[in-house]
Amino acid sequence: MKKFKYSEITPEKIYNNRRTFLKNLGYGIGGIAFANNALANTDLSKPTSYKDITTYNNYYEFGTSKGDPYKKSQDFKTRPWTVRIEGEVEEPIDLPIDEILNSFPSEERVQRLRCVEGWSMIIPWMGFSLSELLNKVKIKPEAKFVKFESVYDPENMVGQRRAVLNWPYVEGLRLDEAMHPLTTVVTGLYGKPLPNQNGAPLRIFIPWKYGFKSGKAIVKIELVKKMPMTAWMWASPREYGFYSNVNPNVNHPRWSQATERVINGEVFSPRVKTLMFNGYGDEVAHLYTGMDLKKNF
Ligand SMILES: Nc1nc2c(c(=O)[nH]1)N[C@H]1C(S)=C(S)[C@@H](COP(=O)(O)O)O[C@H]1N2
Ligand SMILES: [Mo]
Repeated sequence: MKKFKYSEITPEKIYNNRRTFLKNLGYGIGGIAFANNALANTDLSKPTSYKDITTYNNYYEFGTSKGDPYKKSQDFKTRPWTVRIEGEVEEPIDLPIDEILNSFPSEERVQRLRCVEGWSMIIPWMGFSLSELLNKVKIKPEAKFVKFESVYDPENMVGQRRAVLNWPYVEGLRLDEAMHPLTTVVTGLYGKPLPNQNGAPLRIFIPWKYGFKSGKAIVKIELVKKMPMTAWMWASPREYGFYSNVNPNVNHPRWSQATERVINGEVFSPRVKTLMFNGYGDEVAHLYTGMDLKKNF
């Protein structure tokens, strides 16, 4: 399989800088003053609009442009669908999606998404803790990590016909991260079923990690002994580590992670300071006690 060169993808940061540059040219000093002001005053409790959440996405199975997932995923069929839980468990199980939706009631969970490219959203998901789903199986003591596999279906996912990533999309967590109550199985958005472009019928969401850790359209959850190789580590290990906790002090090799552009419908997409663990430090920092988070990026 041909390896895709990541330097060929225009980073969001460059696109954004170009826009800021043009904007500042047009608005002169006023434009710059406004940008500084926005850095301090953005309301981080206002959810991003349904339209922005569902039309500005990364979902490479449907293409690499932000508009592709919305445009190219509408005919994707999410029934029938089964999620298999296997690996270091007493008894593997196959769970039909409707059984999952019926046996685990979803609640609204407003969570912040920080994409590694430098943009963020506040998303009112519907979902429940992954730990509840994992408790359906008896996990063996040998299990130390959890591997998430997204669907492989190049016939119905145009983006998978190109070797942009090493398909299927694979992500992973340490077992204690997976069991943390904030780690969510997402089944809906704004009180409605999850749209295809956001990972229907079921996706994982880990709010303190960069967005790419939160795999969409999950078909397999595997309990494993060793740290799994992920799609992004395979693509560019220097840039994407296993942990990928949101961390303003550890820059991406090609751009800073200190600030982010909040997508919230404002004309001048405001930039705010990125928070350690995406603002969830009180809840999750204890998971990383004694770890060097610069080495374990
Ligand atoms: N299967 C799969 N999952 C994926 C991706 C992808 O390309 N394929 N993109 C990731 C990235 S980079 C981000 S930022 C989030 C975006 O989630 P959203 O579309 O719900 O905002 O999904 C993540 N999960
Ligand atoms: Mo992302």
